[in-house]
Amino acid sequence: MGAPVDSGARAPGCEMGPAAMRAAGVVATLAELGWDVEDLGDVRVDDVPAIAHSNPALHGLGETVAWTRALMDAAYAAARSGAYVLCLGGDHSLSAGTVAGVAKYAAELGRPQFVLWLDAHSDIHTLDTTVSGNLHGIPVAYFTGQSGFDPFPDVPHPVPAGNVCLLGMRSVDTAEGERLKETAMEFHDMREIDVRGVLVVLEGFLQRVSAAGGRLHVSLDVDFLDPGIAPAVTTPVAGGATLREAQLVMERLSDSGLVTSVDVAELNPFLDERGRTSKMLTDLVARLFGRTFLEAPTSTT
Ligand code: EXY
Ligand code: MN
Ligand code: MN
Ligand code: MN
Repeated sequence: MGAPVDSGARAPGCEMGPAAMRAAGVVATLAELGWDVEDLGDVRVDDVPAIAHSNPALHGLGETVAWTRALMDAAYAAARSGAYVLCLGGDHSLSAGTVAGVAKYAAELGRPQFVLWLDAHSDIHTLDTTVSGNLHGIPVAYFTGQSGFDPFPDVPHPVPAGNVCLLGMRSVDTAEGERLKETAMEFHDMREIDVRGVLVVLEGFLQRVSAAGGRLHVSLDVDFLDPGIAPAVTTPVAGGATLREAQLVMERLSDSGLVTSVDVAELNPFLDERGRTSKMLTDLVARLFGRTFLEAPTSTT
């Protein structure tokens, strides 16, 4: 399912992510691997609530709440149908909904939900500590019940912090760092990956998931990868994972058989090559509509 969300990111463009992944052939590729793929289309939200909050930096709170509820319901329904849920984003605020949705189903099965968060960032701001006000920086705090924000009291926050593993961090804000010091979450930054190797740091978490009979949700933020190979993201951070490190993680996760749902978040196709073609077309359209500083020549000859 597509989640064309961009209310959580500062720059527009993530709403084109699902279409870009489809254009890149994700459905056919999975079908060729023998999966029975059903493209559920894009999740939509209609009525956006107006929600007030004391942090003046916040923006897109109403949209994010609307998306969280819609994606929670969609991910829950997909998981309940027995599907291996793949959600194509859309900025990372989408995971507030998808994780809550699949975890709600895990709880019905009496099985613990675990989350592997592949990301340059820790995304554990609360609505009060975020400086940018961009809500793609809070989903982990949200689904572990630490965001100081609970728009859906009917949906208990189902993922204990101890069931979350952050992998690939290299951009952690002060307030997030404070929270990491006291959290039960497991986390491994890029330096630890460089020193110990990506599989070594991942192994312990996978063993915990397996021993607990857990269902594993993988949330891949495209900015986990190095911007040199994955520039189409709104918050690139140098020094990211190599393609082989990312492929190795995927191969190990596939071998584990533990993964029951996945997000691919933060793809902003407009930022590939910095949107050069799109900007050129915008300029041509602007000239067609007369927005140039040159006066029209006196004669048309
Ligand atoms: N921590 C920074 C902020 O909160 O503004 C950057 C957040 C980037 C979030 C992207 C999805 O990973
Ligand atoms: Mn936006
Ligand atoms: Mn993220
Ligand atoms: Mn990120």
